[in-house]
Amino acid sequence: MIKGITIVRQTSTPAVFDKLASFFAALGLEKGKGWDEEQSRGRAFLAPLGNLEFVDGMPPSNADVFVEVTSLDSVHEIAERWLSQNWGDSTPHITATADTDWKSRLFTVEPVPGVAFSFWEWSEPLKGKPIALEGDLSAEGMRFAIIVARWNAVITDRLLQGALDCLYRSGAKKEDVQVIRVPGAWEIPSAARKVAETERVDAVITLGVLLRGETAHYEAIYNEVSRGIGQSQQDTGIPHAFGVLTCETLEQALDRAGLKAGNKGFEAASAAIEMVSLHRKIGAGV
Ligand code: DLZ
Repeated sequence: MIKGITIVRQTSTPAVFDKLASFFAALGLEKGKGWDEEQSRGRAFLAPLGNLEFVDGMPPSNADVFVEVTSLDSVHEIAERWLSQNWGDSTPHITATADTDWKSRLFTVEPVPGVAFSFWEWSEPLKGKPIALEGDLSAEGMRFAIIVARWNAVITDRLLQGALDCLYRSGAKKEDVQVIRVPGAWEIPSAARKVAETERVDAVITLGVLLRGETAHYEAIYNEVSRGIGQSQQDTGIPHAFGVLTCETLEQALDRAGLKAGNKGFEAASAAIEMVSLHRKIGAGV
């Protein structure tokens, strides 16, 4: 019966609202459904797990939201960078990361003065529970190429918008995203490989639409496009996100390009970010 718990935080001023939304976006939290009405605005941030906890006998803390993370030091770094970009050297503060008496490490940050959040991770993450190595969803400091087919542009343009929306909202800089247009899906693998081989990008996002109704030898073309993209990924070692739709009809393609069934361009970009992060973690021996 119970579906979830939402912590609602009324902000004291619109400026504080904007600052808090910006801070949590910078940390890469997944955005939930927000709203902008005349009377009120809302920004929601999601986490894979949530719980309401009552405690007795813990040392007093000025934070009542505790966010569990997997790379506390990286989160601390991002928070520090955000503070210095948004406040310079003035008021808001951040504590150093310290051990707690409950087998974890924690720091507390005030993105705006008087509004505190604690971020923490288990000191021994493997103890007692299985942990998966996963990529994060922050695109800060990552470079991308998006290869987009012009064929069926009414759809591929929407996929492109979805992919850009995801990258920019996840912290990628405009100058770090290169959009490359190719005639049709058939040309995607060749452009993907060429750009991946330059090693000037951390991931390639491929976007196209193959419509069975319009495409002679549909299966043959699709197989070759997917094989080529996969092979470029294997040979170059650079993640290639697969955003080539294969649909029976235009209507089905539109649904997958933002109308009814999400936007596959957004999903492909999100997968690219996650894979770059994962590659970096594996490379760093995390
Ligand atoms: C030729 C063709 C056809 C029939 N259908 C599609 C399609 O549904 N989606 C797509 O992206 N491209 C199509 N193309 C174009 C080929 O991908 C390719 O661009 C041309 O054959 C030129 O090599």
